[in-house]
Amino acid sequence: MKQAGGTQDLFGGPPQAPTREDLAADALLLRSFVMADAPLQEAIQAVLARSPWRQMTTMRGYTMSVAMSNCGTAGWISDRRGYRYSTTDPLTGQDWPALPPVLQDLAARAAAAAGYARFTPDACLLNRYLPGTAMGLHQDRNERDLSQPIVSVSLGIAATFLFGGAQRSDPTRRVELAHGDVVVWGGASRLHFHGIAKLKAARHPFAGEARINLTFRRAL
Ligand code: MD3
Ligand code: FE
Repeated sequence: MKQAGGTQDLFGGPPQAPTREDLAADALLLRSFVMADAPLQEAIQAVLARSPWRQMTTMRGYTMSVAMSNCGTAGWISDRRGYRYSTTDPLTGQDWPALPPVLQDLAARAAAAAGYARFTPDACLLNRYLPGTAMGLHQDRNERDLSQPIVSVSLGIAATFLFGGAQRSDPTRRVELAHGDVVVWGGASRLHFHGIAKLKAARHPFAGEARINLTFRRAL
């Protein structure tokens, strides 16, 4: 099979060799799977030009510290009425931007590496973390078909991912997710509790003082 990927080194060194590691039986970590930064940066900027970063509100009226946007047929939203997927961006009143082919291809290649031969995501949630931003432990269960995996792509500053179990009270493992790392979450891990520890201040050439995470989902 064709070589899976490798992070391009912006300082002229050799690209990082991609590696694979099982976080769980059904959660595959593909380190340095992202190949080149520029096409991803362009695709993300094009999405944000139409559907900019915004901080959503929770049902209880709190403002989320993570800024979000979406691309694809459906986008994940939260407001006073709760969490759900919507085919319209509530900020613009328009459809979400289409899933850029370079992102669709990245998600499909990662899913295939984990044994999902035909993963066709219809939603991609973009999360932006600035230093001090965290995401509390939660499950992702708003998607219709939970047999479909979620593919996550980490870009920019590294973060500590908290990987729990099927119960909120289960112990959590801490896993460092760095620029270019991709995880395919399927099977039982699909419903495990997870979160992101408070982001430490740092900078990275991809996005400056920020971490951007993309999660590809089959939502509808
Ligand atoms: C495990 N995002 O958007 S990515 C989310 O880094 C979310 O922005 C985090 O949790 C982030 O919902 C974590 C890793 C991840 C994403 C979705 C999962 C792990 C998952 C869904 C099910 C199980
Ligand atoms: Fe999640």
